Amino acid sequence: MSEALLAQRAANQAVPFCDMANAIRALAMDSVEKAKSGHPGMPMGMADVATVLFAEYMNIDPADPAWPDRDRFVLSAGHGSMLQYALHYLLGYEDMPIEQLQQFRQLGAKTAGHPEYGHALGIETTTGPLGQGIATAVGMALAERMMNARHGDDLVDHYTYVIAGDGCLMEGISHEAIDMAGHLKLGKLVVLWDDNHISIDGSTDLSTSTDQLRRFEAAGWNVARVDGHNEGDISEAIARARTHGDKPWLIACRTTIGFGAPTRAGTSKAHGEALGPEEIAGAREKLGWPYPPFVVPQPILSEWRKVSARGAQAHAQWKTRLAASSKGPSFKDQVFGDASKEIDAALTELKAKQFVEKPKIATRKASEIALTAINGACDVTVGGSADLTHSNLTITKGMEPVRPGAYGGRYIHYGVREHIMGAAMNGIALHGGFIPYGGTFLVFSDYARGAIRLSALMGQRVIYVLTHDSIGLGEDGPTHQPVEHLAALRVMPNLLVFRPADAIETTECWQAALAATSAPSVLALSRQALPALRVNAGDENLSAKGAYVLREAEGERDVTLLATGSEVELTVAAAEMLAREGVKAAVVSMPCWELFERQNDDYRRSVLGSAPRVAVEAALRFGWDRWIGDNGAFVGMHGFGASAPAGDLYKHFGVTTDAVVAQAKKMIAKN
Ligand SMILES: Cc1ncc(C[n+]2csc(CCOP(=O)(O)OP(=O)(O)O)c2C)c(N)n1
Ligand SMILES: [Mg+2]
Repeated sequence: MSEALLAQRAANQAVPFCDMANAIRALAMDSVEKAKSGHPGMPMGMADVATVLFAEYMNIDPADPAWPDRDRFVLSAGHGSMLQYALHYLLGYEDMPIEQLQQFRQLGAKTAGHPEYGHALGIETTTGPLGQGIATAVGMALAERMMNARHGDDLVDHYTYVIAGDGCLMEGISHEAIDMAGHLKLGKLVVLWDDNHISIDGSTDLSTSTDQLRRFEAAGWNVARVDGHNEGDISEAIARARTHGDKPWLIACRTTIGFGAPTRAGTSKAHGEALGPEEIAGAREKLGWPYPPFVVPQPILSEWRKVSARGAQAHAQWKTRLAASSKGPSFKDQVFGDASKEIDAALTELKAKQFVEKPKIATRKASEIALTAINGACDVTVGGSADLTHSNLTITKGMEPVRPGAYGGRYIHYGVREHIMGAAMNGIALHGGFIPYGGTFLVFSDYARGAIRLSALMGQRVIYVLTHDSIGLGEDGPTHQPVEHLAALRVMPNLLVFRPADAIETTECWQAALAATSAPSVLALSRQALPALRVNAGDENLSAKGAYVLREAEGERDVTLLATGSEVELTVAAAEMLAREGVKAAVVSMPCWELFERQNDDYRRSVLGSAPRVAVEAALRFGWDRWIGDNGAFVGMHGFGASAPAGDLYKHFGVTTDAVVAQAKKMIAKN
């Protein structure tokens, strides 16, 4: 930027730009020092970039942090959380008074170690696991385009800005994110890279030699390189990114980590520990910041608050446009509405039909049928698959794909990128307006696990359609046969893991997953056909209770057989075989352990009974002891699967009706 322009900008500002940025630096140093914990280096290094971004460009209204057309800001380098908290204090978020900064990283404070969605106002997503932020932001930027396609520029026209560090760009998920964003031409996504050449172990040249600009360019991004401590350069680059929006932008901001710290700046010693009183005193001197800890002089604070006033004004103008727009009602319906009535009605009707028709189909097929009803009943669901659309059966008739530059569709081809699929779905859900679901094989949930964990931690309604859920997939063999995945997913807090046994349960599980507005769900679905097992018609969603008695014994139970998914069939057969021998066995179908946990004791006792129990699942035993007790038996897998036709595998691994019968008899004999 020219000297004249810089001078003109300075003249327009009541306080020097560097004071606005130094306020962030000082608050970050002081908060980390008080907590004796945290990361001062990144906020100090990126203070100039953040100040330009917020002071000149961000459209947010701290008085209404959920304004739908606000710009989204994602601090992908979540360890620099003090950057965000300092900004929130300076911008005047009501839940971020200076006392919160003084309580940085303490129990119950808004200022958690890493930014947590739902914890403090204005935090758009939880970050900290490096790379997740940039990937989640791709979902947000895509959701913005998809909303824009439906409702137009008047109502939906915002940017998604990301601050990412070296670590975010080293993480594998960044590859998937960059690839997808470049392909889809998400031109309103702007990534500001904290190019400080430092990570925890030291210089980044210890571990990487990638030319990031060429990497991003190769994926279809625009790129720029700026001095991250030159406000004019930064501002010009962001302005350019906003006017050349045909591709996403990477702006490499060359910065000095811990900028201002006299001995630690530019070194990994600035990354993640309190600077100490001496270093902080030196930094105050170097930066020309003579104020005591946690004190920001009123003129500087007032300058920051102008940003919020500008945002409030933009928000008010948007409200006027919303009121005047013919698209207003449909916009409000999509963002604030609730499609559950329509969805419930469609699924109830489907269930009634299935009671009559008793289809023998794979649960992945039943899921497709349920989705046909769901997608027909509402327009907020957005489907997708990680390149397994016709295996996962996630697309339904009439769903158009989302394409680069054309975002009117409802189906996303995530490509062979499970991790970004999860993260992007988080971003889509967080953005608002849509309910995302996406498919892959259950075994590859491992590839998405980092994102699934954040879906759960953030309580987002994201639905993972995970088919080919056991050795029942057959010939593809042990690489594709999940055995530990149900356990691995069930152990995750706030994640609902559904494994339906037939078409009716699948319909019910979809209904329950959609009803869970503050938790993600996994639907573990079979590749192979399964008979209709629910015989007694009824409107009640029994799967939503987590477990229920599918077949009661005639008379007092001798044994209770517990099973999920495809193994309910052979368990029912075992109960019938036992009945012929005079053994009274009840069959309990357990499509969702987590929901069963939530039922009251009486219900749980009535389902589980007091007779000995045998659990049946073509997966590892881990976790089943919770339900079968010390004296229970388990029929299932004991290690990896093998490549063979499914029927042969069930026999080979002993997951059979005969095995269940034998175990049941053994249990009865023992008791
Ligand atoms: C997935 C993941 N792995 C490891 C970490 C631990 N970690 C936190 S910050 C960091 C270094 C990040 O380097 P960079 O992004 O360059 O941040 P800077 O040191 O420049 O602030 C690491 C390894 C993490 N938070 N997330
Ligand atoms: Mg770095």
